[in-house]
Amino acid sequence: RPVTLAPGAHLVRGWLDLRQQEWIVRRFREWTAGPVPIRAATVRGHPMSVRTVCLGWHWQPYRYTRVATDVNGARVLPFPDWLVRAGRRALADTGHDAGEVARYTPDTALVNFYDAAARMGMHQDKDEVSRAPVVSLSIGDSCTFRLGNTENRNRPYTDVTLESGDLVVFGGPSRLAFHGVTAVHAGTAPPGCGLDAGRINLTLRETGLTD
Ligand code: MD3
Ligand code: FE
Repeated sequence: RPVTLAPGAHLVRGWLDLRQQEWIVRRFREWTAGPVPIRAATVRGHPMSVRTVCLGWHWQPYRYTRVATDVNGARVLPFPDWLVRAGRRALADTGHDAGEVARYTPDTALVNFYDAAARMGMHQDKDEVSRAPVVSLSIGDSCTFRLGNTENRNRPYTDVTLESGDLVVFGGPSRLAFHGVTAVHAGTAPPGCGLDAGRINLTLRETGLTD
């Protein structure tokens, strides 16, 4: 069932069923309200087109903090146990060994919302001290996701359409690969997923940080 996109990068289509998707969208609506509201982070003086709300640790370019000093100074919501369990199940379902599954304890989630015009430029995720895999869940409109190489943001890369319910786990050599979202495909969200328009992506990560 998993498809290998590149060494260490594994896709499982339809990993979340519609009722799980809808349930997560309901949680998303709660998270966006606060204590730290969803916002566009500012990178090099420009607001991102993607809006982000965090659980566990708050990501602000280019560090993680417990309090959102760049938004309203509030502490972010705790990282829920059900997302730790989902992260472990994601690793198990993409061929990771039992020891790695048991040790995996994601402690931050970056929950991104894309409207039809939003993009994410090619980047590496290097703000985490841990090099444990990143678990990605997509809900709503499909997108074109670009998985690049570890050297630079240019070719070679492979483009893959991520659809509502899809899981991707990025570990091993893919953990430090450049990646981005080049397009969101409006009107492609499946009825029943909980989102009428736009795309949600959750990434579960281990920061490797302690308080
Ligand atoms: C490959 N998010 O939040 S998810 C991000 O769809 C981010 O919102 C995109 O890139 C999104 O940083 C892509 C897929 C993803 C996430 C993390 C990765 C791919 C990754 C980390 C390393 C390699
Ligand atoms: Fe990323």
